[in-house]
Amino acid sequence: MIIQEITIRKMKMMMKHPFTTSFGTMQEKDFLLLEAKDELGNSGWGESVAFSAPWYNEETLETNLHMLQDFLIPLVLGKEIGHPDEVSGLFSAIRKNNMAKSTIEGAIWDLYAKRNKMTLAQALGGERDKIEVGISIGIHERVEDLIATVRGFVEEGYKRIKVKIKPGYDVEVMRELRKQFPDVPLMADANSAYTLNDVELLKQLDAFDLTMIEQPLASDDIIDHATLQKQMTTPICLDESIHSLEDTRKAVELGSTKIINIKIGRVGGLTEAKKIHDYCMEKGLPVWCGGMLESGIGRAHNIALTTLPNFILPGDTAGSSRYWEEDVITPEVVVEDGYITVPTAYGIGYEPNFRAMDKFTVETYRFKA
Ligand code: OSB
Ligand code: MG
Repeated sequence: MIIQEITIRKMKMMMKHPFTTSFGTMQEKDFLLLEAKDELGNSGWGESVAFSAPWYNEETLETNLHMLQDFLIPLVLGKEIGHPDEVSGLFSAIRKNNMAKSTIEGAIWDLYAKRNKMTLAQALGGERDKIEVGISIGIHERVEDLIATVRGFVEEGYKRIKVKIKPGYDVEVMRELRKQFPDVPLMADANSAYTLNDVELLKQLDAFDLTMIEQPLASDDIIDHATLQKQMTTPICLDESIHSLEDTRKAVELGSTKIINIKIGRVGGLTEAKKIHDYCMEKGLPVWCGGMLESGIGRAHNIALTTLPNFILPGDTAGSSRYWEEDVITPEVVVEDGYITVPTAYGIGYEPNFRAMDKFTVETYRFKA
């Protein structure tokens, strides 16, 4: 296929509720959508999961826009691409900027699947026709409110509850949740809010039979996590620390992690995500698909990836209505009794809802071969 035209839309969508993590609160979601067109007029879609501020990682939507316009798009426009696995090779001279790279690579995967009359899930080698879904719940000022929120999602059927923790909002919160929900798979995500000085505190979480603790220590660490894992029974799951298959291999060899949260953007695209999946499967580590408060386009990519066999644990791929009054795809992503039915239409399997998309588009940038 030859990429003839790329359009980037700068989007602004209001989330239904604010979402608070140990690094801050988000309610307005600014992000990029990218549409790539081939020589036959097919369209593929990708989403940049970078936030407007560099608090999860160093990328932002503006750094992604810069990388895309000035470096990445010129490397793919007019090029003959046989398979999306070749895209990372085209980008090999550009360091990091994984979320920017993933935005184009995702659109090219969608295009490739559509041209070959396959679902994106099939193009990736996925097998499932439905996926299990968990939910990620932000920090609530009052624990009573958190419990009410959790209860609502448990009643909706979500298969696993993840809550955000931070210093001062951790052991007692988890104790109370475990008391209220003795049989629900529960986990905590610290988004790097702790250090090894907190080992004694973190060890107290072992009493609550958590499925895992996600990224307790620094976002660039894999050494201290190994030290911590030796002292905790709760499995550690790395999120922020893992950007590639190589990072995964090193963290697994060091014993820093027993489970990997795979986010397509964080690892630079679906090709690398699949490599991490395959490696973890070979090593006997389960993986699951994380979320970045995506619109329907990014959500659709996450769903397709989750059909691979080693996505054993429920992901953060909640339905569209979790965050959005109106999503940018049709149909919207629906969760029923904790499952999403994998769409059967070619490519990402959902159509862009241009009426909604136009409403949330702040600016459009067009590039031609
Ligand atoms: O660490 O997984 C995370 C949201 C924003 C930034 C980081 C994270 C999250 C989530 C929400 O946990 C996942 C989602 O529902 O999309
Ligand atoms: Mg996380």
